[in-house]
Amino acid sequence: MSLQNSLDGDSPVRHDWDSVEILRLYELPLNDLLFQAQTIHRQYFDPNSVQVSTLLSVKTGACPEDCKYCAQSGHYQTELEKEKLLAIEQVLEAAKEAKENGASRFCMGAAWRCPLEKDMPAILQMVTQVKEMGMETCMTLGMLTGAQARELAEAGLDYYNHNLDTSPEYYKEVVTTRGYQDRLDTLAHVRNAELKICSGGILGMGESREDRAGLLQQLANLPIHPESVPINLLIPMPGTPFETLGELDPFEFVRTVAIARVIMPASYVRLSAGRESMNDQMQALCFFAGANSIFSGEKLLTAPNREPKSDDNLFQRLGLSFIQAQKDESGKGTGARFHDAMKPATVGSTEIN
Ligand code: SAM
Ligand code: DTB
Ligand code: SF4
Repeated sequence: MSLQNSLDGDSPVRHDWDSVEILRLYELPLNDLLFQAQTIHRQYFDPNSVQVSTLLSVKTGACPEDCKYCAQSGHYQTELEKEKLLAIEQVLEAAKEAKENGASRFCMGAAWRCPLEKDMPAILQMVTQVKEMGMETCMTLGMLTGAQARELAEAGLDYYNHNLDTSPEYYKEVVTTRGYQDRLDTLAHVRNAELKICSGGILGMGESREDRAGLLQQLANLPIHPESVPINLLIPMPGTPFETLGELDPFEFVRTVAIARVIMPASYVRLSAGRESMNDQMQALCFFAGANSIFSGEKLLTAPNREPKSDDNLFQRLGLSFIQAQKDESGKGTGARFHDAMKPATVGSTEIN
């Protein structure tokens, strides 16, 4: 897409991006890329509203997978305290606090390769009861079968997070215990169950620009774009093979956010892990580049997140507002309420994909 075409009227949602086109976007002068991303952002979203999710690790550590970035992998000696599956009361307590602090979605993560059948009843109960509190629900539990995805959907789950992490080419440098195709298969099960997809990746793992473009290409060429695209900056976790990585030119990170916005115009682009190592100016630039969701709360899954008070302060200074959760008349959550200025017909729905 030329710069001019993208600025004439609404940009179409495409699924046929080739790598050369994406690399050309990377090569644009930063101002041109940001202008394009901001223009597209305004076609699909209110640029001053940010969706906020809060994370909770419901089962921590001792994971059989060998993801080289992850403190929860049982393959590495990390400083992490392991924890069994939390009791429903603990989960509801955390969800209540997240809601009071303005989160519209509660995302529960487990350090599993895939959920075991014996754990499914407890997981489904977490979904149902958090949803009853009037929040959107998200889970990230590893690989799913088609049947498990359907069970989660029937329990009322809104989103499933499953990241592609990096390009197909770089993937083997990052994880060996499950393949790229396994991840794509899980995303297909999630989509077939009519759950919304949250899928993105991690930057700063020593990958090349081609790999970053390759990750975005995979996401943008899925049959339906993920409704939410988390862009994580590697948090180098002590004891993991990637503990000394995480260095990336901040403008390369901003470019990746902007290109995600350009090629997946109707998706929420989430400024995810790594915000605590970014200054306010860098985060403001990411919001300008089209990021429109974050994780708030003191902790991500195991790593510290940015202080909620600093987030409030930053939002105030930037004139950004949270998209609040809402309740329907029965008291059940109906998902995020879009800011008045948004264009409801074109926001994040599967129809336009
Ligand atoms: N075990 C499940 C799985 O991997 O599918 C769900 C939890 S896992 C921790 C969720 C995602 O968090 C990973 O796919 C990865 O993209 C991200 N993540 C984990 N550790 C990270 C780190 N140190 N820095 C940045 N992102 C990280
Ligand atoms: C995602 O893309 N990032 C979140 C969420 N999805 C589950 C997790 C970030 C984890 C950061 C490292 C940690 O807390 O252990
Ligand atoms: Fe396990 Fe998920 Fe961590 Fe990989 S990212 S080691 S699957 S918890």
